[in-house]
Amino acid sequence: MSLNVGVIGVGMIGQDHIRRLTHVLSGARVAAVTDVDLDRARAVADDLPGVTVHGSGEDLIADPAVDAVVVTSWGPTHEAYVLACIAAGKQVFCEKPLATTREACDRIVDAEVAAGRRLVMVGFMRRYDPQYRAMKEIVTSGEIGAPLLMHAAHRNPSVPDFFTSDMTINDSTVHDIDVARWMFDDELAAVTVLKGRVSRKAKAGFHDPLLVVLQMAGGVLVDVEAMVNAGFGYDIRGEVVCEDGTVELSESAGAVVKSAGRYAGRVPANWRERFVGAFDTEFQAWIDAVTAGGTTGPSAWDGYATTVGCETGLAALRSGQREPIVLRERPDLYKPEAGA
Ligand code: NAD
Ligand code: ISE
Repeated sequence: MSLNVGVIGVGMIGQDHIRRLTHVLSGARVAAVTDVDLDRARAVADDLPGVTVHGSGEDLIADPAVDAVVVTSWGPTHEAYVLACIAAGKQVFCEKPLATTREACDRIVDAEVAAGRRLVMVGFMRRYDPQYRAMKEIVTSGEIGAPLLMHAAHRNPSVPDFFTSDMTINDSTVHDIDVARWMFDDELAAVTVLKGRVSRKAKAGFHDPLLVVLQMAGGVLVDVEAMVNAGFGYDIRGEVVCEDGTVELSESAGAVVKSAGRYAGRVPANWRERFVGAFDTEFQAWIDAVTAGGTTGPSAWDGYATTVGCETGLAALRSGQREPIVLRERPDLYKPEAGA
């Protein structure tokens, strides 16, 4: 039996997730779509047999033919849809961010806790990338000692005109913040954001690159070079320094060519190419968990903690100071012993 999925927001990533649900993965089909741009929703539906086009996200969530929901609309709209799914008792996969403010994430956490079970998965797909998983396995095994530092780089080739320095933190670095919490099974304690020389490719008033320094509660420091005008491609790096060795994120899969005086591999063009396998694995895990009656992966708590990390990062960008990251108490629903 196939899981009938409704998709809210059929722009760039919504269409990519529809492609994987329809043509790549097993156990699910797209049953309904909607978008504030209804012409776009209808155009997407043209290629999907038997799909219903709804006039609003609320109607899609209420549709009894929709078993579970994927939210891929713009960030500020996520809260209302995720809350409506929780109220309807339907499992929801929400692309990052869970919501754009601490208060909105609080409301989602409160609603899920009141429901008494996990209904929300947040789309932090890096946790499903084989290279990141291999790195975490080494760190967690303890074979090279306790972790001390992580160096990371998040380089986008370019960004659209509407992108701002704030988005470098809450749209891009949000992934590195999630990776840091996951890699070290630890919470964030503080953040500092350094602005240096500005790339000639940055538009006026835009600080690019930024150096974001996170301190974890257990003391590990994580520095993230966040650059959105790298030009040459999408370049994601990571290295964890432990007491007895280091572990590096291997470059994305693909052939390395050695020839006369040359050692070369492919630089991914964008995040879709770099993380295509991670998105597939992430979604299959969600389909399987929902079909079995639950959910899996990054939780509403993870969505809350990363949004608070980003908000505090923006405060640090403005103040130039080290800003403490203050989280609410983690509800029992999200404690590891609850299986979260
Ligand atoms: P997009 O602008 O291409 O698509 C968003 C779509 O949502 C548009 O078609 C828009 O009309 C629609 N929409 C906006 N408000 C709506 C509403 N209230 N109800 C229904 N539809 C609405 O944006 P995108 O790049 O596809 O990003 C969508 C989300 O996915 C964002 O939250 C973004 O951060 C996230 N994202 C995640 C990754 C990742 O690597 N995990 C990558 C890209 C985008
Ligand atoms: C984009 O929204 C994503 O989520 C990508 O994974 C990230 O690398 C990129 O910087 C964001 O703009």
